[in-house]
Amino acid sequence: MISDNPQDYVQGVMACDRRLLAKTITLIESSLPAHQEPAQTIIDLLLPHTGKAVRLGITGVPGVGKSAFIESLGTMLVNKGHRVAVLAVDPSSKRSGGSVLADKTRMEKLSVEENAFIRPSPSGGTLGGVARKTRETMIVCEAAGFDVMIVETVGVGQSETTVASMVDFFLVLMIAGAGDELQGIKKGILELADAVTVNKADGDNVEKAELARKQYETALHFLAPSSPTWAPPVLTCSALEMTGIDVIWETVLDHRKKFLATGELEANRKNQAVDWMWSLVKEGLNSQFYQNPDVKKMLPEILKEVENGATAPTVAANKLLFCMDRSSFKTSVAL
Ligand SMILES: Nc1nc2c(ncn2[C@@H]2O[C@H](COP(=O)(O)OP(=O)(O)OP(=O)(O)O)[C@@H](O)[C@H]2O)c(=O)[nH]1
Ligand SMILES: [Mg+2]
Repeated sequence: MISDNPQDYVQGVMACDRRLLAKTITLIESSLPAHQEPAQTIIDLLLPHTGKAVRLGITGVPGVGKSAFIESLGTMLVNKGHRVAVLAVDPSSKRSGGSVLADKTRMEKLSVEENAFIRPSPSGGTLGGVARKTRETMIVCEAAGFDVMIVETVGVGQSETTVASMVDFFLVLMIAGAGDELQGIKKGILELADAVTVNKADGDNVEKAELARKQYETALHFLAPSSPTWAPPVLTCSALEMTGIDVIWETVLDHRKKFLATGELEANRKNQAVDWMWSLVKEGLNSQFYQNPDVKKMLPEILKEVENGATAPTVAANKLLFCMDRSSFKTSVAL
């Protein structure tokens, strides 16, 4: 039986007690109102013990080999003496216990490593909600002494942008032979990439992978780099044969070294923390709005009026906003 005292959780996490680590994450992921406050207290107490880990984001379409890649990279890192936590942001995930197991079996070597911790995406809810839980879990894992955080996302909707905003290095996995469209490659995703790697460069596929590598290199060439310190490289690897994985890790470390030296690592993390705060404020306001009983009551009628042109959208919006706590919403919002 675990006590209700947040301090016990904090001590357990910092001692990397597996059971307490899992319990703490479960508490964070819980949507029960009674769990919110202790969860926030724990996060707040753990936060000063974080910040040293390498935070690596990975995206790519289904089947590109994310799980296989993380298995290979994670195993290599554990063998080098690192402690690796693998988290995920997948808002579309309706994972049941069964498919969590399925994913763990795909990382069968890594999942049995004592110095690895694999946690599937929190399920259900909005992208914002899922991302919030993953960010908090990241804090817990860092405080528990994991020094490499890998955050995976399949890149549906905005989830790749969200993951890019919580990591230091964002790696985009590709495969050869699939058209850009097939890979869901918007220009946007390449703009987020700190490196691109063409996976499955093995067997008959080596030449095709090299061709694809060159094509992506050309595509990246036309994008203005987001930092003067870094031009995102395009590499190839085989997660299955474990080739090229070491070069990718060296690239991550090289980027880290450069960004530490220029102060960009710290600046990025500061921006990320502030952005995170604002996204929580927006989410909070949003949910307060929709939960407001007056809003709920008025909304169907007002929607009809706006649709019919009986009420101007500006008037309708102000009416709805006035339903919010009037003490904190004294003035009308300029629309
Ligand atoms: N030949 C080859 N096959 C690979 C490689 N990496 C992954 N695969 C295979 O590609 C398939 C998909 O790999 P996964 O690692 O499950 O891909 P994923 O991106 O995690 O897929 P989702 O979890 O569905 O998004 C599996 O059958 C893997 O064995 C590789 O480097 N070379
Ligand atoms: Mg996978």
